[in-house]
Amino acid sequence: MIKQEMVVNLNKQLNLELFSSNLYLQMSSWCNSNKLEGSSKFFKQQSIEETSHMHRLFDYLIDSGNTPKISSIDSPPEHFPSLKEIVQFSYEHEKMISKKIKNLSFQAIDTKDYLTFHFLKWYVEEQCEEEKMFKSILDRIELVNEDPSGLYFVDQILKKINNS
Ligand code: OFO
Repeated sequence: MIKQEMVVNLNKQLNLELFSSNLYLQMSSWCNSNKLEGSSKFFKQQSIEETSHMHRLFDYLIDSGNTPKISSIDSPPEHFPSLKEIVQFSYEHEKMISKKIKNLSFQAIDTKDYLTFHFLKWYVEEQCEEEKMFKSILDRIELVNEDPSGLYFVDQILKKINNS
């Protein structure tokens, strides 16, 4: 049985995953209106993935006899100065999520909740991948120094990440 304090914190994480999904969907919309077709598709796919992260937590809570609660979710930011700012924002966001997952893992170990610790391992690995991905996109944008033809090249790369 999962302790109540862990249920509360897993539920907070579930709602944070929903926020992440909305954030990336809003970024997809911004990219689309700024003619960055590949980036728009990429962020839409990120949004779908974040929804699946939410569903994993939802199922874990249900399967362990708990009742997930969906809170009201803050609106994500909608105005961004550039694609670089969006990717930087995403990178910082993922670093924040990684910290939350690490805290949950510490809590699981601390309370000898090995089942939850095992469940969270997937998220630890996923966060590692996501941080790496956003950092590498950011590096490429910095490399082209926001030159329009360079940005087109980055946009095409994002389109391919989406299709791989
Ligand atoms: Fe990328 O955040 Fe979900 O876990």
